[in-house]
Amino acid sequence: ALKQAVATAAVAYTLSRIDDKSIVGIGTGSTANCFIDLLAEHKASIAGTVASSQASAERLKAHGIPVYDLNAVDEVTIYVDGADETNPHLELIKGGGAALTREKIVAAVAREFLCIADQSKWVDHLGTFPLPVEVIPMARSHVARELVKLGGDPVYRQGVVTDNGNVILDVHHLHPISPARELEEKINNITGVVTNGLFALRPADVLMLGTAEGVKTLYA
Ligand code: DER
Repeated sequence: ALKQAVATAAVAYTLSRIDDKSIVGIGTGSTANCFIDLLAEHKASIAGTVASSQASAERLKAHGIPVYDLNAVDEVTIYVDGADETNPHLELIKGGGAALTREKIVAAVAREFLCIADQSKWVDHLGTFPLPVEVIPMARSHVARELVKLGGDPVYRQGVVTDNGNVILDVHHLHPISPARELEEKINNITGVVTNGLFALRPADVLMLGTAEGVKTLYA
């Protein structure tokens, strides 16, 4: 119910920020799926979408919503996606759904990033949720050793290959991550790392948080 309420508010916000030539970036996960299903009722109001995963692309196409390659669009007006954790600065941990690289790419392109989440994702400091790091397969052990030097406890996400053909390490024991921007840069600099799930260098611009008292809208 909280996901539904947040997704409903997010559709209304999105429609208020776009026109019929706009491209909407779509995230991945169960909250993003609620958003897709509700957005479908207004598909005449958007020009099309860019998806951050094959799964989301297929869901959109099943609703008859046009899905474009990111290289084919000039601009993404707004990107709407969930998160695994968000702190009060709207800095996020993402990647629970293994789509973090394409999510981060579309978020980087989008003019505005609207994060949609229920209150269970709200934390004072990031890092209780294990930080997903997407890694080139041959570099997995090297990256794991480097993450240990940073104080992490990396666990290989067995049996998962990303849309990009890479593997994921989930890094435990980093809490409290502060400052998040500094750790994001350090992990980015480890050779073999493709993406890490910290969205602090580029946080969300707006957060819609589903709470027992209703949907709260917060700004970075
Ligand atoms: O993988 C991600 O970053 C997703 O946004 C995801 O973790 C959030 O998933 P949920 O909306 O199903 O909680």
